[in-house]
Amino acid sequence: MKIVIVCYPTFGGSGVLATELGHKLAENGHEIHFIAYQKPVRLHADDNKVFFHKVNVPFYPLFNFQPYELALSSKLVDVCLKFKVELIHVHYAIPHAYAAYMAKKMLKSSGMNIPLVTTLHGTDITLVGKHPFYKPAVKFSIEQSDIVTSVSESLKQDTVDFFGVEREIKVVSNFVDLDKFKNQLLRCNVDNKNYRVITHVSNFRPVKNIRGVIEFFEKISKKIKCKFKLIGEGPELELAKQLIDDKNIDNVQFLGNTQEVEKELCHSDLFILPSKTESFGLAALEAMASKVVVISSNSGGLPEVNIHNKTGFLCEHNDINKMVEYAEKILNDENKLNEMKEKAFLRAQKFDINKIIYDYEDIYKSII
Ligand code: GMT
Repeated sequence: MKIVIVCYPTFGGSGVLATELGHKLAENGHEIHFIAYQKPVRLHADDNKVFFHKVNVPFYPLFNFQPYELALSSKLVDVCLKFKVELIHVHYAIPHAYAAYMAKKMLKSSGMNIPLVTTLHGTDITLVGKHPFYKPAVKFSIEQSDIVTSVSESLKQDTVDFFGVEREIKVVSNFVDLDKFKNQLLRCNVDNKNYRVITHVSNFRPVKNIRGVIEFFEKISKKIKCKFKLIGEGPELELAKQLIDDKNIDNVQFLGNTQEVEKELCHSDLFILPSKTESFGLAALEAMASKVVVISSNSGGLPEVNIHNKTGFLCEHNDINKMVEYAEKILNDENKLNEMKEKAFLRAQKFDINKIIYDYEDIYKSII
């Protein structure tokens, strides 16, 4: 099949997911055309089945806001016509689903009928999308897509609750390329260390509860000998650094963005994700695929990924004391810690790309 994938090119979960999906589809013989405003960070176009098309938005001083949706719709039309694309798959509703709907209409007038798949990822529904300024357009584009998928049951329910949409929404879970994580685990040199490693990965947005992350570090470091690794960049990164300085917390490393998160995660014992909302928690799944125990909030789709008392622990997002209590207990019990790490890894297999890819391929086949 010839497929266009539209996504955000940054380190956010939806872009990462879309890129990994495109690579796997190309591996399975499909021709994949990525469209974004920059080359997606995880895209390695070393495959002659993968193409990248950049959306350029020319600056014009009359516009207070440059019309990205318009440029994206036009790029979609160009690419679809030029490469005889058979399907458009957009990741993150805003503004991708809306722009793709317009492209679909324009292509129709050129005699080309292109099906549109929209995958909802999280904040496009739970935060930004439901804002009254966007809501009618988001609702419309969800209703007009040929197939809508959601990355968790929880997000599907939120979409129904917030938008009152009655159409079918298929749940296709997020996934990981388990082989990549397994290979890294084999290569990972875990020295006999006399401390624990605790990791947090995010885009440092307010929903990630960065204050909660730092409070957790501060409290657990008074009880257990440990090192903290913070991976990622975003609006609250400076706040995190400031809090670490103000509270004089030692053994903290800020590693910035990385394309190979598995190289850090394989050294880790515990992953902390106290998000206020989280439709799925791809970062938590990547930790589990690296045999890391997860302590997370119980918001959104996290309970569909992290199983309480098996693969980690779930708490209210603001109950940091409880998270510290769980962490102290598990990090002091070597046997139980190893047992939970194995269970986390076992659970991650449920989300192996080699299984989930078929769900997407079946969806594509059903509408092309
Ligand atoms: O807000 C983010 O963390 C980024 C955002 C995105 O779309 O780039 O992530 C959302 O999509 C991910 C991939 O499906 C999910 O794993 C995240 O849980 C979700 N984030 C939120 O719901 C806050």
